[in-house]
Amino acid sequence: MVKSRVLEERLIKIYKSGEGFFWIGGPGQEAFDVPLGLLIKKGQTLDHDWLHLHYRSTPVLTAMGLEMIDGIRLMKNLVTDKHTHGRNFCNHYAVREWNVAPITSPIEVQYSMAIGTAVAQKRHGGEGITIVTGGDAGTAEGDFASCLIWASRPENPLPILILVEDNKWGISTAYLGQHGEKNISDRAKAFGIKSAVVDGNDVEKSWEAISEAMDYVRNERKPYFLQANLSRLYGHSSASGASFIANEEDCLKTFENELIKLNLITKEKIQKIWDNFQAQSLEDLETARKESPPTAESIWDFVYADSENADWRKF
Ligand SMILES: Cc1ncc(C[n+]2csc(CCOP(=O)(O)OP(=O)(O)O)c2C)c(N)n1
Repeated sequence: MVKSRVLEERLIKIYKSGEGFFWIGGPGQEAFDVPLGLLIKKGQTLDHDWLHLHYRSTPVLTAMGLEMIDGIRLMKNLVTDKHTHGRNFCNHYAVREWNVAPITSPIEVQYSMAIGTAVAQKRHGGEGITIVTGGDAGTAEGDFASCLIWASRPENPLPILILVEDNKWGISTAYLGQHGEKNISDRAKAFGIKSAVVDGNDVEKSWEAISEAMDYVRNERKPYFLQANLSRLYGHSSASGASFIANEEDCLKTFENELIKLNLITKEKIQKIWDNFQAQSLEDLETARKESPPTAESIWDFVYADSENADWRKF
């Protein structure tokens, strides 16, 4: 959780110091996303989980093994960025060997793309499931409705874990001004999809809720809808200033205080964890500063199938 937060705060500083163009990410989602990342069956076949993530999913990938320098290289659009070769926005990862589909900027399209891998996994059998996540406001998009319909067809239900990470904001539009339903997960009931709501700022509750949902989808080969209510700690993106929002719950502080109270860790040990990751992030930034952006001539690489470097196995 600390590693992901330190990375995000480093990326924000990179943006604010003029060394990056744009920041968007997931500070405030660590209590839900880190358990999710740890519980994923990671790998590259249909027997492993398929992930259709969101631009705030940095803690999921950090828990799966993403290194801070990977996030810094993408933020700085360097040719060494192994996810997109410096071509996509900050925190828009793509990891072939972990079945992580490219993260998109058009919101909620991942919910209709997820149907594809879920259909493939249903046909294939086995234990692999499809996991899709996104924000609350985007659930107004048709792609989200398509996902609910395809996931729950009575003659062919899909092994898909549908997640919504509800921070009660869509850029600057408040949830209460848009949604008549109390919980977005209530929509699942109309489709006969099993559903639950969890406090996504609570690590233990999140771990339990995700475990239960995953077990159900893995074994029953049917959909499950889990909504996590959580914080958006630095606003929407750099476009809204990317400053810390002090009146939202900070799940890291909550978890640290709980661990201290239970005598499981000391304040000093916690500080050391933060200091180590801070030092690592600075070292990684120094490394990235010596690396180059892609050349202008490489702009068509990976766009057309016959272009010189179009072999995606290189990723
Ligand atoms: C299809 C589409 N419409 C609009 C936008 C502009 N846009 C970017 S983020 C965003 C709000 C998304 O809010 P939510 O789904 O709640 O996710 P959050 O950013 O709060 O995690 C919007 C409207 C977009 N990127 N794509």
